[in-house]
Amino acid sequence: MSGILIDSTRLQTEMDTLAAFSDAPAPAVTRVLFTPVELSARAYIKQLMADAGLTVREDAVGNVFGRWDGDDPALSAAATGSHIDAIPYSGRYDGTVGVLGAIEAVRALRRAGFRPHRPIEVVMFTAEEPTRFGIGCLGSRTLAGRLSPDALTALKDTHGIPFDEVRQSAGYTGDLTAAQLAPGHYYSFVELHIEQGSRLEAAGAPIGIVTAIAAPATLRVVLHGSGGHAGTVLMPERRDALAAAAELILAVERAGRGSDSPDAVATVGLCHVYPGAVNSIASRVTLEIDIRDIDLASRDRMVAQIEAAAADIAAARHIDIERTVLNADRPCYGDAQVLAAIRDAAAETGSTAIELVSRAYHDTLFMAEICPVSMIFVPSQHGYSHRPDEYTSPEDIARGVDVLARTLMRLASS
Ligand code: HGY
Ligand code: MN
Ligand code: MN
Repeated sequence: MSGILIDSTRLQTEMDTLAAFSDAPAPAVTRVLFTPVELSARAYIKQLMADAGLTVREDAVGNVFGRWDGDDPALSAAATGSHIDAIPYSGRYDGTVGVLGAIEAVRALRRAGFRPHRPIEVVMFTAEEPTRFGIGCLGSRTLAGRLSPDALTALKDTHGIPFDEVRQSAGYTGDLTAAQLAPGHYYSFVELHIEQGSRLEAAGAPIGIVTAIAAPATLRVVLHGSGGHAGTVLMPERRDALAAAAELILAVERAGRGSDSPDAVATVGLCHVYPGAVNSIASRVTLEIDIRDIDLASRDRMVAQIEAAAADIAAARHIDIERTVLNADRPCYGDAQVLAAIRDAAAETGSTAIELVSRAYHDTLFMAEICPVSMIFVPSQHGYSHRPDEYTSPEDIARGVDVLARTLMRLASS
């Protein structure tokens, strides 16, 4: 379809406005679920959706939906969207390209005179990042029925505040059971996102078509020692929780490096030391461990290896440990029809596209539980992401939005 033109200048202005809703100094962005800056950012997105002629609603956990009804509102919608929350001191493009880009795609289709046969729905998912409640994709998991109301109400944030209290003080008081959408509620789901890696850049391809998303697992391990005075407790008498944690951190690295799977990764990204004084032996250390692979058996082998290492280290050092699996999700695969729609859309724009696996997880991973999915990637400069110098050029973003618009046109016309 000719006449689809992306307003890159407007989109960049909106990216700049959204980036300013942050608890970190520019160019870093920190935007954590239901904090004042995140609530202001939500209000901004809802206004943009309304200005684009979308009917806006929110669910009980804060997922925001902007709907364009089309000719037959009773049909299941062709959906798109992403997230706007941002981990501490990260970048401005992760997630936001897929939310602002989806709104611009709708505006571009309207400007071109397109009328969807089936509805198009833009979704801004709540809490894609695990920052506040320790579990990623909280909103899309709930929507897909992978996080029950009981599991949600059991969640506590990093300050020990229950999820229900946090969401209600943010104004979300709805019934949690109503947030779950049935399989078939959506016809399809396509997410536009930055690659957060360097494969597109290395291939000189401006568009990536995602054939699969790796399976993430998160473990929390709490190590309990006896603590004590750093000067008076002699070495043979110690049960040092931080020294034990250090051994476990290296065991996590060994599990990732030692895997024969090229996509195996294992990371300790969070380490809390208690009491955290230079002259006090750590009595408690909390580690959160991120383990992924596109190959589920390989991912599970690493989890088992790490849990065994934790048990061995604890026994050898007379440390007590608590192990909790916060999530252990399966991979998802791109749907043939959705992949074909993206391929055709990319070809229509004359863009070189490569097909690749997403090693980052996304809300698409959970949307795959209820409808056919895939993703459109745009390049990340030097592969940087989850850091302030994350960057994707306006031209690459506009091209990704153009491919998204044409993909939605195809899916909403079928
Ligand atoms: O961690 C991830 O893969 C995503 O960016 N939350
Ligand atoms: Mn992220
Ligand atoms: Mn993201």
